[in-house]
Amino acid sequence: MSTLDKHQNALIEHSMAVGALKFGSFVLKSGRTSPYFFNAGLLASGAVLDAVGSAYAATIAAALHAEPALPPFDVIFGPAYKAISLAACAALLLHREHALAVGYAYDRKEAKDHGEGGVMVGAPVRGKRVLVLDDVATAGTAIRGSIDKVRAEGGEVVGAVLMLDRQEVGREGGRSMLQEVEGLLGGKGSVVTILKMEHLMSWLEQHGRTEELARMQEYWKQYGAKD
Ligand code: OMP
Repeated sequence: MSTLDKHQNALIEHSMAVGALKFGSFVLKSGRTSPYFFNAGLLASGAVLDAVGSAYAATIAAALHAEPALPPFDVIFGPAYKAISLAACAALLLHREHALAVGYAYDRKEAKDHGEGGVMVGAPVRGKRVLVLDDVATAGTAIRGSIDKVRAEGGEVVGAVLMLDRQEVGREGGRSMLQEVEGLLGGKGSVVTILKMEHLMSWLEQHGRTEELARMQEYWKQYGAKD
């Protein structure tokens, strides 16, 4: 069983209170029927964003000093729509709680052809070291899209941070999503996450939610990819 730190516990509890984390039966983008679903769009109040931003900032700050370490970066990129506010909060909390000064950027879903134009908004990424920030990763399709977008704009993607790694097999079938995305970036240590599916299972176990835990364990047996 994994031990949860205060940020992980706070994120799970806030997410459950606002219905962002639900246990039940959900059909995913991949077609798999999952016993849980995390909808980051419902993390939508000042109090919840405070907890989420602190959790991202603490995860990133710790990873910069871990072994292997997350490389230093200049800009956080949060893709439209759901990760825009999350990236802004992470940049704010990195400044306030960890004295780290970084910019943040996001994309438009549709390119603008007048005014300042382009697809990117916020801190310029061209020639900068960029950390891609996203909410949930299952097979890694969304995070790959963000990496490609930043690279196309001339940014160097040095790492990625996720709110939840569902710990499932990646798109190539054999390895986990995490290993595949690390392979696209700087290898081990380049992708960090606040929560993993195993933390959700530990939380259920600690709170005596045995039926939900049993369904999670069943799903894990079928689709899990422990690194
Ligand atoms: P991948 O692109 O396969 O990594 O899946 C990530 C995307 O799946 C997210 O951006 C969501 O659109 C969606 N998703 C969730 O938001 N929460 C979940 O718990 C599961 C999924 C999913 O469909 O796999």
